[in-house]
Amino acid sequence: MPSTWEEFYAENPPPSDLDKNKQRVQEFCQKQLEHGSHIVLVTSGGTTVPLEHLTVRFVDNFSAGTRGASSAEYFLNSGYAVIFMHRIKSIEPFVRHVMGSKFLDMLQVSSSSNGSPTISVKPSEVDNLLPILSKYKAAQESQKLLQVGFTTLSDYLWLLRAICECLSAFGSRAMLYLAAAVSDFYVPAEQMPTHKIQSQDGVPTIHLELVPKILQPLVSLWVPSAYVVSFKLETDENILIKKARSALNTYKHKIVIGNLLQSRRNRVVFVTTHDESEARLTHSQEQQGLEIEELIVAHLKREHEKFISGTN
Ligand code: PAZ
Repeated sequence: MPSTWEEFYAENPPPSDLDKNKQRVQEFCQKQLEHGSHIVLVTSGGTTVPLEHLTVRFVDNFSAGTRGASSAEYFLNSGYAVIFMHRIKSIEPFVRHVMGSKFLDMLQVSSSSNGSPTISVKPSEVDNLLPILSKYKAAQESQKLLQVGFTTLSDYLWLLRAICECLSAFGSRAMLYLAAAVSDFYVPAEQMPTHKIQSQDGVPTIHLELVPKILQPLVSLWVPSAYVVSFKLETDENILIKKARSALNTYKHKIVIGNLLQSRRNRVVFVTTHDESEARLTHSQEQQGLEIEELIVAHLKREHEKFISGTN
């Protein structure tokens, strides 16, 4: 018997940084309310499921947070205030363009007149870096982007509920864009060993429970007036639309974006109660650097505006 969402919160303690993050989110939301901004919560990256309280090992998933990070940039570009709720160490907006050695390769070392070393951007890289840096600085100066991190499934669920409490004040002006790959299974806190599982004890038996479906209280209780967008990931094309439609019928939110693991970078399907349409990138569009998230965000912005004005 899967636990209810109330049981989940009762049985799994909040993360130690929850109060601090709650306060940051409250202050951010207060500012955006005063400015009359539209706001979007973007969730991004995968959740971990620890196997031990003092965690050495955990179950993870494939998501690197590419969709969430790029979507956050397009939402900012479209005038939204963005709460980017992401898996710590997953891909982040702006930084994603210059990650790892790519960033170091953009720099050069030279000697200044007094002989001390100076680091600067290679002239050949200025045109690449400038637009990214300008957008990053603009997002910082306008204070329209807030980043909050999670790691485990339980951190994610606690943080999500806390953010929803703040977003409810925005009514229909809030959008929730739930792109994180959230585990469907977990080890309940009371069944988890404290210390590292020992191989000398033999093959471990790990029993996973079903995670309660959090979309249910989210849509019906926490942010009932918001425009809620969920994602459905499958690997089998034959069940994608059926599963997306079933989620919509069960939770009664606004739209499900279906995608297949294999083609998620170039094709998504928008499923609503009355409609089904597709966004697709051609090979040559992909080669030119166009991103499917630009099409997704443009579509959602239009639909969100219709929803706010009651013309959908
Ligand atoms: O993080 P990423 O860009 O590699 O992948 C994005 C995604 C496939 C996790 C996202 O589009 C998605 O479908 N999220 C929901 C997954 C699910 O719970 O069905």
